[in-house]
Amino acid sequence: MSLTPEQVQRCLHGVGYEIFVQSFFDSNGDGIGDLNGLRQKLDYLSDLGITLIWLMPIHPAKTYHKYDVEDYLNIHPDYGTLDDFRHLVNECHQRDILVILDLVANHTSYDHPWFRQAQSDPTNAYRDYYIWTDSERVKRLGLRAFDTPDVNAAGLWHKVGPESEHFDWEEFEKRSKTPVDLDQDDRITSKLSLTHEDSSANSTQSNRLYTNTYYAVFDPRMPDLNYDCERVQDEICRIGQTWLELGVDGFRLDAAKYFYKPPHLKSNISWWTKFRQALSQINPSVYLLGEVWDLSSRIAPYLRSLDSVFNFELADLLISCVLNEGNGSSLLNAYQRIANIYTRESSRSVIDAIFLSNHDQNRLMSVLSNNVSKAKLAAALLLTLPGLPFVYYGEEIGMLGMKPHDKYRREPFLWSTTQTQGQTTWLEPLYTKVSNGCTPLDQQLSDPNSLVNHYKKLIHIRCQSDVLLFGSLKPVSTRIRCLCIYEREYNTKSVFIAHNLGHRTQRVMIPDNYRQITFSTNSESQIVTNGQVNLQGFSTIIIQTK
Ligand SMILES: [Ca+2]
Repeated sequence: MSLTPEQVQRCLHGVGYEIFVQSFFDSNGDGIGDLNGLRQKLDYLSDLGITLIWLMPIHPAKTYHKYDVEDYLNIHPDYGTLDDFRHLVNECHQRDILVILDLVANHTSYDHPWFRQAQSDPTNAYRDYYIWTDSERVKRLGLRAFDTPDVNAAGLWHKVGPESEHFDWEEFEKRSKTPVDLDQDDRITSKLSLTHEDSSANSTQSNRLYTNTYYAVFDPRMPDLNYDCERVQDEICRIGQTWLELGVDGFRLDAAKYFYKPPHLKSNISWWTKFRQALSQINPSVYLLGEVWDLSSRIAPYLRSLDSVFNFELADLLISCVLNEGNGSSLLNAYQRIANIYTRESSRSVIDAIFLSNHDQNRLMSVLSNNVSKAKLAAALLLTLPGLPFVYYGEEIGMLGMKPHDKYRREPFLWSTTQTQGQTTWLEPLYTKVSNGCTPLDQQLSDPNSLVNHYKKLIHIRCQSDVLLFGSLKPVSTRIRCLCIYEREYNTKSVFIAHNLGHRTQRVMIPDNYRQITFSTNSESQIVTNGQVNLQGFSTIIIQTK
């Protein structure tokens, strides 16, 4: 069953939901979330009003997170089968929910058959699928294999062998004193540029001694693919096409800026253009969403070939404004500056992929120190802006999560404390626990003032309003620093939205044509006299025209 182009557009401006299957819902009692479990919870996602789900990687892999893919065309046995996947996609489509997959194609697993072949022999047919150098060059450039805790010393080259194969990232992360920063583009660029020079200058002897040194930007167990090799490009295009044939609606493209080394904008974009063309043969309206973790000016060019890129800069601004009772007008100025960059750089119609947090970041509620009012404010900002807002699973119930390790930002969804069936138990949570102030979903659903019901109301208001789905944003000026006020406009209709980023009640002037309150965080926020509203601290009000 396929959705009409109009339905697809509504979904792409509705609300997306990022899911870590492993932590969601377990259908067979092994404590690990799976595709059938997720399918059993589609009622919940439908009720919440979700219009698109993004599945974090679901393919066979060694790690719990599965960003080290061993087989792009299969499902991890813990998660289910291809048939389970087909069922899931069908049921999503029946509920007008799109499905996109995480495509992790910058690198494969060390154990992917391509890499196993490639490392076995320099003359192997798969050798060119990866990026190789010799240790002489590695030494000369001051690059070191992964025998140092200093990742920033460009530990990007690794020697094939047990040390890389059995590398314990978790242990390494705990030991490491300096934060891992993979966005040191300039440093990587300058060093890698050198490696591209003088390819024949090294002695044959050292080449023979050190032939098995490969490039891996994230983890020695995840060797980077070589996109100068056309066969790699063709493989990945075919993989994308295969999943489209199975019914998926698009892809979230992991690490989209790392494909060409050194990070090379023009080559990356031309690759993504080729990828889109190949996929369009199967589904002309395929949705492509890039993860390009960078400043807006540097990610905007990707919108020449992708529909969306995650708006990391806005996410930081939204959280900082909520956390620090920020300046509402400055927030809107920043929003518009980013939107203008996107429009200038893109020839396509852009869907701004906005969000508050994702699986690589500390959870929103932890950042906000369990302040539910602030979490409601952050959600109200997110869900009333143009684009496609993404909710990270559990954000809507205020799940907690932080370092020490990424898995604690991906803890089991807290369904209930009385009904344990389906609850995932693969990880003992450190943060999302009742004893830390978390309220399970079932209790929240029966409380009209709960966080999840706040999300639900706002999502339904968004999805039922063409103005909130498709309308442009027009800031409304105010002299009060902590007020963030804007109108959304579409065709002849408009909606008025005011957020109070501060803790004190503020009086908001409502233009004459707006009278019908569609949404209010607090029932105390009511129109008083002469078109004015007393807006409580950390509250939002949405008003429609008469
Ligand atoms: Ca299971």
